[in-house]
Amino acid sequence: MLLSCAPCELLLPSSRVVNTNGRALLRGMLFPRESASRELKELSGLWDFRADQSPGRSLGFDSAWYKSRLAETGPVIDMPVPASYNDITQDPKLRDFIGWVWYDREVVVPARWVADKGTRVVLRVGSAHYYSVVWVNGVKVMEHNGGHLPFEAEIGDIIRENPQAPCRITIAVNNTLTLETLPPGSIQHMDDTSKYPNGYFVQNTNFDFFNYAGIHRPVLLYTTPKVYVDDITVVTDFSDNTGLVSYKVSVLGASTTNVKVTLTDKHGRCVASSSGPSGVLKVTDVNLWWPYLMHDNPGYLYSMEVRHHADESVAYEDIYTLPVGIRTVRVTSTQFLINNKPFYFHGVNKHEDSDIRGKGLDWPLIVKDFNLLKWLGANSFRTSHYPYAEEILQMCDRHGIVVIDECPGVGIKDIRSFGNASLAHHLDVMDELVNRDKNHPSVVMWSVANEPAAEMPPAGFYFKMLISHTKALDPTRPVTFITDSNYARDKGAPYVDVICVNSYFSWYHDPGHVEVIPIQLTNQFENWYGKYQKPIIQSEYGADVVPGLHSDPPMMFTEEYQKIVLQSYHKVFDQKRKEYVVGELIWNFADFMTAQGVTRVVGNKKGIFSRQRQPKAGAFILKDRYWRLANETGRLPPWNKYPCLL
Ligand code: GCB
Repeated sequence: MLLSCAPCELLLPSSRVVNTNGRALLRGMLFPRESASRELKELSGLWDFRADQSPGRSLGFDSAWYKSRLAETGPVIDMPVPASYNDITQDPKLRDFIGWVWYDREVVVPARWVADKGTRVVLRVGSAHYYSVVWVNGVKVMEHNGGHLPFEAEIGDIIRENPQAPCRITIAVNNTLTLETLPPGSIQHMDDTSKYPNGYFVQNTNFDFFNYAGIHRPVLLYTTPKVYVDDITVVTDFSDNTGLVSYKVSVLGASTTNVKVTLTDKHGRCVASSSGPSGVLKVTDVNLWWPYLMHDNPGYLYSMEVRHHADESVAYEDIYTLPVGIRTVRVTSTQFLINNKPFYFHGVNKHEDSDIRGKGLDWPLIVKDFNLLKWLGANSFRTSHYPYAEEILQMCDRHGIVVIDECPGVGIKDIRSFGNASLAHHLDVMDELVNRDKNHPSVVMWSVANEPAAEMPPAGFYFKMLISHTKALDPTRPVTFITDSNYARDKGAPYVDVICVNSYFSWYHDPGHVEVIPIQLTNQFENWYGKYQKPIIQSEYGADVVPGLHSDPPMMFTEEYQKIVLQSYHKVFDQKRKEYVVGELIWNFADFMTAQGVTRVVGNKKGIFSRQRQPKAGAFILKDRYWRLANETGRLPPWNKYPCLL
């Protein structure tokens, strides 16, 4: 194999959706929802697929595979969308493929959408990893740099050019990572022909999960009128029992902003309304949005209908309905407050990861995971180490599961990844992430990175810029980055609101010696708090377990060892949560796939559930603990006394 720089050369410096002129389009990214004025057509299912196995990975572009059906360019296979392509076949070359893969399918577009020029037809990709180029009927409509956020383009004009023809959508996706992508990576060419075949190369990364690739989230077409609600921002507050919803609506396509906003409760009763593109809705006897296990009625959502009216100049009205949870978030030097009440994170870190699908969105898995979270008594998770699907955040909103929303800034270990181009891209990704997730009540904090090399000289400037930019984008939520480094050398910590620390005492340090945990963990907390006087979350801790391995006295990789590591950490948490520790998130919810290596036994085994979601001994330890914590720190509704019946 030979990789010329083709995959990297085609990368653009900006992660924003770009049109074919390369100009960044800053616009809303509302989750597509049906309404009286909007229709949806899901394009999930089987697509034709072809990996470009040519030495430079450039055959697809050189031969313009987008100009005809992919099946006419050469052999194709069935590929489910959404899914990672890596584990779908038995071919190790496809599992470990680096470079461009091509997807296409034909779509029947409803005749009315084509005939009615007053209708915008939008093609939206929930996410594709990592770099994507999209064509419709051979015409390039968009490119996107970044593997975890949505992108979309209006395609009405293209499909109207030839209304009789089927609409062919072609998507080329490249999983090559560079020093400036998020996460970063690099291609290493192995030129010693006594050891490697001609043209051999590998992709090196500094993160601990498999670089699954493909179209990971749903692709769909949706419509809006020509004049449409492009974006909505809500910020909520309350005073006594009156809820306050400040909203801002942006309408595109006309200079008029004839907007009416109506808020209804769960029973469909109107509780407040207003006119105009911005305003404040006042809700008397408000039902606040509360986290799971903190209230009898967690995850309360109102519906905010935004209606842009038709008039003499605008032919059609547009209606978009946004779920709204009314809550506040605030941080003091020792507490994390939701609705002015101390909130203690007893939760997990997750990955989007499962057998066969890799990182592809999968409803049975999502619902199973939420049932497991509730069974466990977990009230929160961190989207380690990248933004998760919007569908997952919607579940969090509805079930009251609190989220620390993380961008894909993981594995930033090379000094060249702190340069201007990397920073510019990182800022763009934060723009896209905040723009996408700003209205989710479940999202209570932004995490801008995981374990960057924060001791390197450029890190101070880099994180100052990144964190201040994020705070300017959203002044209502705290910002953190996740650290593992020595508190004295950390250059980013002065800028964060909450200190999040990962540590693996008795695992990566002093392996096998659980007796060091109390002293090392206590010192960790005291050092960080002593230096910064900010609340602390233990954002990762844990131990690998190969399910079914046992030993007493406990030895590493057995169920007993995970148990004793957890229990030793918990004793210290119980002391420090009386002072300034505001949360504990186990690493990890479930076992997950990683690159192959001598420390990984078919993936990372620090899950308290196996990859197939069966509990290990550690899960029962956490379940007892989390329900006890919920009893102490929250308010257990009667039906939650019997979690097994949930
Ligand atoms: C960490 C990383 C996480 C790894 C974990 C481990 O500190 O943040 O991505 O998977 O440790 O198990 O090594």
